[in-house]
Amino acid sequence: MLLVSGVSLFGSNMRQARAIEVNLVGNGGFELNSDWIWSDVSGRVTNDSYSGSYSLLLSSACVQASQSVTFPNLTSHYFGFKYRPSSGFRGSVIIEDSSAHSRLELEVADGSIVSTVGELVSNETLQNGWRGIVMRFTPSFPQMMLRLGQNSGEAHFDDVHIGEDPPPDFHVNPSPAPQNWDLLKIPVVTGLVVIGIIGGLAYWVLAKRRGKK
Ligand SMILES: [Ca+2]
Repeated sequence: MLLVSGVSLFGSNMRQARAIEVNLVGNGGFELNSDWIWSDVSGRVTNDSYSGSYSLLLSSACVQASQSVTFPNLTSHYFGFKYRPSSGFRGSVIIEDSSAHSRLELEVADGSIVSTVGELVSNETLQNGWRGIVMRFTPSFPQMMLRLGQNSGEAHFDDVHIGEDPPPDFHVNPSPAPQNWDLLKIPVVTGLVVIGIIGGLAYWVLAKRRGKK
């Protein structure tokens, strides 16, 4: 009840700030030994992470990590994750319902995206070989399965996120290019200053001539 009154008091900004914090993926940063069903516990590693101390390493030792995701609203959602593939990594990330009628899929090979089912929103290069992916999709069922899978090679995964708002720290909406009037602003202001100086000088010269007469 307190939460509802808080949202109504502070309006949409408050609601937006709260929504960004919601990650429907449990333990998306792999910092805890919980939530995920790993094909092998060796998948949770500390030798390389994007944030925190842990990440998931998919390899021939641990070919899959999955978890059930509950969607309170069947509205548009963002799915984001960061990954660092080694040469030869081939794998896929899938969100689907039990009958696979509703499906989001992204398949990567050697660090490149080879196929998608769903809208790819951003695919950016981060530091130290890490990449960031954001996709948008609308779940059809309140309960769906998220699977990160390996076919060959190995790759680290971190910061797995599903929410109604873009994941924090992802650049989903790059800054818009400056408008033309922004580029014109400097010459226009300079021109006005020059006109002002010339006008002032002319007034001073005229005033001086009148004073001599
Ligand atoms: Ca982490």
